[in-house]
Amino acid sequence: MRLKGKIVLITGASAGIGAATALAFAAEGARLLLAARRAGKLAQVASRALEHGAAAVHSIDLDVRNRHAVQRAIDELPEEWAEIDILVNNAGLSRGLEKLYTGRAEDWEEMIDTNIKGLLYVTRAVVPGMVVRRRGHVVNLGSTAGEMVYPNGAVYCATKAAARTINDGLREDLLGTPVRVTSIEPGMVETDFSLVRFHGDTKKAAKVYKGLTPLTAEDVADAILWAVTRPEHVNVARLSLTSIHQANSLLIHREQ
Ligand code: 8X3
Repeated sequence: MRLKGKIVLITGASAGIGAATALAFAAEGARLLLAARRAGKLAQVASRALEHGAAAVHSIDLDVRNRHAVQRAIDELPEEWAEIDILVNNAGLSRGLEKLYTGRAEDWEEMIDTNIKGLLYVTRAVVPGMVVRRRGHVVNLGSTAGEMVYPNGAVYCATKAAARTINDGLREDLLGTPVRVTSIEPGMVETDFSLVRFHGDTKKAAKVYKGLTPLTAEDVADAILWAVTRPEHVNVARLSLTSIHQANSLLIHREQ
């Protein structure tokens, strides 16, 4: 119970890596602040988190793309939830897989607004309190895609490259404070990621993971848990992980 009673804010907590992270922290007895847009799904994660051992759960209906709503949500947290110890900037998505010169601007904007601007808004709202309290840890969800661009994914990869740069810049700006900053950078993870990317096309989504063993959301949650439970003087800057069937963004092994 290394995180017993710690207040952990997880964005995008209603599914995938966010939900798995919520359950992993719950098992450590953390107090969970779960934020997402889909209130119904979030309520299910909240009740599972309580079953898994969360000390308490507080859910926030939040779209990280809305700067004012983000600031308001943090400003208006009940007093007993205000002192956030760990922020997991998980909310993010991919939309579309096509050549840059035929891509949809709406898809680009959704990714940029969520993966970059949303991450910035939440960070900007939460980190000042961490600095004042002299404790905190920010975990940003990056990707192998942020390290190496793949064809048809330029904008998604660019958002993850931006997340990595923001992660590293924030760590520089927090130098001299005890606040830690970590980027967790998974490769292919089987969640709703591809379903969202392909606007709900299940056939296309299933093809992405055909013939390979991808990471699971729980694998990534486990890495997050590891990063935040190092001794206080240890800052894991970046942690890159893939399944055994993936070497990097471009090199993937599929069984016939
Ligand atoms: C997820 C990694 O390669 O599926 O960010 O886009 S990939």
